[in-house]
Amino acid sequence: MKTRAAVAWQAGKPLTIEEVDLQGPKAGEVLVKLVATGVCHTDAFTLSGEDPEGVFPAILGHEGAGVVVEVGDGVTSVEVGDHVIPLYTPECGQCRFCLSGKTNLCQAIRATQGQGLMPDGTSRFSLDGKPIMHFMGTSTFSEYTVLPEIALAKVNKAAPLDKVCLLGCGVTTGIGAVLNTAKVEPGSTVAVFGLGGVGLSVIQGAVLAKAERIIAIDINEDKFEMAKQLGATDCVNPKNFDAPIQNVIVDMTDGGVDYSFEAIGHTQTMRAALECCHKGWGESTIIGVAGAGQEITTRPFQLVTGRVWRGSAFGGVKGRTELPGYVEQYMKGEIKIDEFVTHTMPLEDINKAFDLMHEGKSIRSVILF
Ligand code: NAD
Ligand code: DAO
Ligand code: ZN
Ligand code: ZN
Repeated sequence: MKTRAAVAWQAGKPLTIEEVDLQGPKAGEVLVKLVATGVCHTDAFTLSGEDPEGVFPAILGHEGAGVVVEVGDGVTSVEVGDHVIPLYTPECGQCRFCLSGKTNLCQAIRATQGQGLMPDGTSRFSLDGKPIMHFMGTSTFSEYTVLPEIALAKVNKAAPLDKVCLLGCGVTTGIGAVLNTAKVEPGSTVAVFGLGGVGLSVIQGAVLAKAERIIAIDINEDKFEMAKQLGATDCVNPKNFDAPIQNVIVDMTDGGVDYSFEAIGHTQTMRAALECCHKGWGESTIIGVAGAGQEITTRPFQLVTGRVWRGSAFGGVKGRTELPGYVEQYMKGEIKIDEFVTHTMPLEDINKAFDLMHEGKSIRSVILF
C-alpha cells in the first residue's frame, strides 16, 4: 500500500512529505492508522545528527496514537479497530529483562529496532524500491505504520487519540520518572531542570507524589506560567544568578533537594542536577538525552557523600501493562494532557513543529492526520 509520510533524508535537513510504499504486516506485526502524533525533542535530536543510532533516510516519530487496521499471522493481543499507542520501549513479557521485575527495558527486539528495522531485519517502508528506515520501532510521522505486536499498548476507545498520543512519550516519561524511577515520597523537595513536555510532566508526577516543594528551572521564562499552573512552587532562571545554579538551589533548600530530574539533555545541567541534591540522601534522575560521545562528570566525593545518580527511559513504565492505566487516569482528570498541546497542524506542516520547538514557543505540537 501507499502511505503519506514525512521522510528525514539526511541529518539537519527539513523533512519532506512523500507517498511511500508500505508492506503489510508480517507474522507478529500490526498495521496501524495513525490519528495523531506529538513531536518530541528526541525526534529533533535524531534529525540533528547527534543520535548515535540515527540512520537515514528514516521516518521519525514515536509519540503517536491510532487504530489497528490489519494484523499479521499469529497476532492475538490486538484486533482490527482497537485503539493503540505505539511503544518505543516494547514489552514482550518473556525476555530476561521483562521477567526481572527490575526494568522496563525489554530487549526482545532491541537489536533490529536500534538499526531502524523490523524484527526480521528488513524495513516495511520504501520509495522507488529503496528502503526507508523505521525509527524507534514506531515511525509515527506516517499516516500508516507497521509495528511489532509487542510494541502496542491497547487503550480505552473513549480516549481522545489526539491527546493521549502524548502518553506515547513525554507525559509518561516525566510522570514515570518521578513515580517509578525516583519513587518520590510525600513531603519531598524536588527540582526539575528543563520545562518542556517532559519536565512539566515531572512536575505533574511530583504533585501526584505529594511533594511539598517543587522547584522548576529553565532559561526560558515563558515556561514558568504553565509550570506554576501544574504545581511548581518556585521558578528559577539560572541566567539571573552569577553563582552556579546548583549553589543557588542548595541555598534555597537548606542544603539541597531530596530529588532532582534533568529533562534537558545537557551534560552541564546533569551535573548541576546531581550537585543540587542534599548531602547524604539526595537522588538525581537523568531523563534528558545528551549528544553522541558526550560524558557526564562530577567529583566522586559527591557520590561518596551520599548523593545518587540514576537514569530513566520512558519513565520506567512497562507500556503494555501500565499505559492503559495512564489513559484511565487522564480520563479521570488525574493526569493533565490537554494543556500540553499548544499547537496542532497537518503532516504537511511538520517542519513548523520543529521550528516552534527550537524557538521555545511550543510545549507539544501535535500532528493530526
Ligand atoms: P523540550 O525541548 O521541549 O524542552 C527542553 C527545555 O529545556 C526547554 O524548555 C528549554 O528552554 C530548557 N533548557 C534548555 N537549555 C537549558 C539550560 N541550560 N538550563 C535550563 N533549561 C534549559 O524537550 P522535551 O521534549 O521536554 O525533552 C527533554 C529531554 O528529554 C530531551 O533531551 C529529550 O531527548 C529527552 N527525552 C528523554 C526520554 C527518556 O525516556 N529518557 C523521553 C523523552 C524525551
Ligand atoms: O534498551 O538499550 C535499550 C534502549 C531502550 C531505548 C530507550 C530510549 C530512552 C531514551 C530515548 C528518548 C525517548 C524518546
Ligand atoms: Zn519522546
Ligand atoms: Zn521483553
